[in-house]
Parts: sequence; C-alpha cells; structure tokens
Amino acid sequence: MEKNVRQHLARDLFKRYEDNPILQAKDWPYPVNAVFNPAAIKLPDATLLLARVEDLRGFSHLTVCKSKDGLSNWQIDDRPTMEADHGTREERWGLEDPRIIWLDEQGHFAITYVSYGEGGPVVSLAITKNFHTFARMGPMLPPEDKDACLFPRRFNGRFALIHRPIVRGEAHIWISMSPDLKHWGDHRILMRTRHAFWDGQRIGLACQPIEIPEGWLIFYHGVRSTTAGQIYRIGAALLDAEQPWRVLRRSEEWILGPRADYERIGDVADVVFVTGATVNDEKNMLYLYYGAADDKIAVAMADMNKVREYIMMCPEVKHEA
Ligand code: BMA
Repeated sequence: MEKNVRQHLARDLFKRYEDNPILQAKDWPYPVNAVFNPAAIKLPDATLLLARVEDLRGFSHLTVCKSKDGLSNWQIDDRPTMEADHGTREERWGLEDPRIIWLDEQGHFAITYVSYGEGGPVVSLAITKNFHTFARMGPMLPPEDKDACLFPRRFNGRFALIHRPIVRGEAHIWISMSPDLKHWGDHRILMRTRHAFWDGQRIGLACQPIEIPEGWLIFYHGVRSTTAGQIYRIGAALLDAEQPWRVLRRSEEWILGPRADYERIGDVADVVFVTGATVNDEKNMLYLYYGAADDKIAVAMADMNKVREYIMMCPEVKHEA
C-alpha cells in the first residue's frame, strides 16, 4: 500500500515543460551537431546554463546560455565559452557534461566537467567569477572518472566530491574528501548499482547536490541494458546533512525516464541525463535541466514540498560496516 502511494507520487512528481525542448542545435548562433547535458545555476537576475555542445567533428565544448525565467528567450554566447585545448593530453578530445556550484567561502563558481583526454575521461575543475574567464585547476582524480560535483560548503573542514570512477568495469558512485580541493582522499563508495533494477548496469551523479531541511537531496542517472540498447533514467537519494558520505534514503523506482519523443529519438535514443538544477524560491519549484537523447536540452519541474515528501517515503538505506 505504502509502495503504491509512493509510486503514484513518483510517477507524477515531475512535469515536463510544455515547450520542451528548450534548446537545440538549430537555435545555435554557429554550426553545431548537438546541445545537451547542461550545468545549471541561478544568478541574481537569470538562470545560467553551461551547455555541452558537440561540434561537427564530434568533439564537445561548453557554451553559456542565459534566460530570465529559465525557460524561454535564451541568450546564447555567439562562440564557444569554454573550448578544449586540443593540444593538451588532458583535453585532447573535448570537454563534456559540466556541473556548477557556488563556493561561498571562496566567492567563485566551481565547474567540474569531464575532460576527454588520452588517458581516458577524467574529471577536471575550473573556477570562474563571471563565466568569461576561467582558471583551469586540472584533473582532480585519475581516469576513468565522470559525473562529478563538489558540495558548496565544507564538512568538518573538508570539501567533498561525488564522482563516478569505473573500477573492474563496475560503475558505482563514490565520494572523496579534500582539505584544499587539490589533494583527495578517504575515497569510499557512496551508492552501488542494483542488480536487476533499472539502475543495475551503471549509475552516476546527475545535477549538483541540493540542500533541503532533511539533508542533501541528490539525483542520479541509472542505466539498464536491454536487447534494444541502453535506457538512461533518473532516481533520487538523500544524504546526511553533515556527513554526506552517509546515504539515508534511496528511491526504488525512477522518477524520470524517456517517454516524450524528444527523449526517445535523437543521436542516442532513450536518454534522460540530468546535469543541472535550480530552485525557484517564489514558486517553491525545482527545475531539473537535462540532455534529451544526447542532442537537445529539456526541463522538468516539480513542487519542492512534494519532492521532499517523496524522498522521505523512500526506503532507508542500511549501512555497511
Ligand atoms: C554517458 C555520458 C553522457 C551521455 C550518456 C548517454 O556515458 O557519456 O555524456 O549523455 O552516456 O549517451
């Protein structure tokens, strides 16, 4: 009974914006193949997306798009905002899938993104105050690693990074700690793939962690392999407010998966890949920005109170010794 109530809530939690997709290649001021997997952050006067843009060679760069309401009238930079330095080993084949947080203590934005280099995909850090100039801080951890985001504050003096290394072919979500954003340690598995579930093959963090009264709300993508290909869907979890390496709750079911045509048809079919979130405080709405079928950007919205109610209905997670 409880499960039915929860699954009804899960099914109707997020509503797709009626004018989805909000951004696609034909909107771009210069020739590109695809736009998808954007980081998102709220500025005082606008929503900023840092979109992954795939050029006509198949390499990706990052471009800023801004909109007052976060839905329409996007102002897109007329050239790549952050282009790979293709001459370097780290960035040889492009920059992908960014996440952004505001580091209040330092007074700048931190962007974690995938550099597609010779050693394999690696998570790199860049900092910026204005999204015009960027200081590249280099790779954070060795390859192969993706789907990473920092938390906006320290925990007992240390920064925390969620990321997704591939180890022995397994793709679980990890968390690591650092005193200075440079030296990382205390690596541990945060969440594992769940055999036979919708997230049985691979999982990875979706957008930046969101602080709510109950703890840190996180979203993650889960992959299932089928005879027809892979399906990318989104689930949720709740982490402890002061010890974010402790998972308190995790959704059994997914809360957003490919259903609309623009999610089912594209460069890669059946992909919903969330990489950015904003909270509209006036409306108390959560906006999730995502790549749809690896070639467009779409947004889904939910009432924040319902999301909180839902996550507290999800099963508690037992802890490993
Ligand atoms: C993942 C990442 C994403 C991509 C997704 C679906 O492995 O590479 O950039 O959106 O696959 O193709």
